[in-house]
Amino acid sequence: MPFTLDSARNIFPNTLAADAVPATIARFNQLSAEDQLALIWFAYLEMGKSITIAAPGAANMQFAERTLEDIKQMSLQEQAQAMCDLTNREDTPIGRIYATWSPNIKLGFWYRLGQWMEDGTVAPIPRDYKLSANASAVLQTIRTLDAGQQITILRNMVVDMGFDASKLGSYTRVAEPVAPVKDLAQRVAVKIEGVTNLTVLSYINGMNANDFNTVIELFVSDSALQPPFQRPIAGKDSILTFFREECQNLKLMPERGIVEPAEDGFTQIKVTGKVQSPWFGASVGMNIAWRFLLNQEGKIFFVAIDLLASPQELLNLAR
Ligand code: ECH
Ligand code: GLY
Ligand code: GLY
Ligand code: GLY
Repeated sequence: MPFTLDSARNIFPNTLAADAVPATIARFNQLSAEDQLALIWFAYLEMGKSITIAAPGAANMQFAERTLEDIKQMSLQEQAQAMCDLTNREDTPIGRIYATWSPNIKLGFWYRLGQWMEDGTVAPIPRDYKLSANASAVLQTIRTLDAGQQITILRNMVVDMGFDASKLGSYTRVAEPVAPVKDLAQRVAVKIEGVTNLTVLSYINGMNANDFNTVIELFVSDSALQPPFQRPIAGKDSILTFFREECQNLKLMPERGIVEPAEDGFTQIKVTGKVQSPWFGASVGMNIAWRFLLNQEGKIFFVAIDLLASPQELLNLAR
């Protein structure tokens, strides 16, 4: 049987993803908005002791500046309300603007609010705020996870806030401009133990150079890319938009992999290694698997990116 995008998702089914991430977010979503905000605040402060977050760049912040200024002008009570409304995904003017922003703009917005909450410019979480028992239990779970899983949880919480973009009708997405492609002199070609496949190597090297126009040509037209804990993004146009909006300045550091023939002359390749995000750099290496399915011509029909359950999974190349 020829592969479909659905059956492609099942290659290397032994890959153990970090299911603690969606499980923890599901518990988090049951909490009140006050508890959610306080929990993120406490988690963020604790994580800040061991990992360093980079300040958002100006290219990122320019789009949030107006909204941040509006919030700054509010009374403390209105500020607290605005943050709860975002958390509750209410239909408010700020919730609608927020929904149009790329993940990095949303993260930069909260980064700035966090600074302002710390210096008292914006309504802080009261120092003596007492989390509910359920919220404390969720925070306790987060403490037990590795740093890559912690920052993924934080990111997903931020991305999910605001009004539901699918209810906005037609709107213009707002994302930071695409950074220039790294020039050849700056590029360092990766080596992957067990994998010499040129498509895979070009994919990794191209992503590391922000060379998305070249990377997208490695994909067939009806292909899909599945980010961690997300539905597959289908079609070259959508994948390229995702690259431009969410994949700038990532550092992909594959370590090892396995290449196997699959049905219909396809080839399945699993690669494991680390990925760094520009927000945390070398401070957090996420344990990642790439599960590629290449067609007869060696082009990418499907690739899933998984956040792995544990570092031991880096060595799991079994089918
Ligand atoms: C405060 C309290 C009130 C509420 C809030 C607050 C602020 C929170 C802040 C949080 C900031 C969080 C951040 C998280 C960043 C996480 C980044 C991650 C990146 C993962 C990337 C991966 C990439 C994988 C991919 C690969 C590919 O090959 C294809 C593409 C792709 C405290 C005020 C809210 C400020 C900055 C997890 C895994 C490898 C799939 C992208
Ligand atoms: N500081 C990380 C970013 O703006 O993407
Ligand atoms: N790595 C977090 C996400 O893509 O959802
Ligand atoms: N989807 C994960 C990221 O862009 O950071």
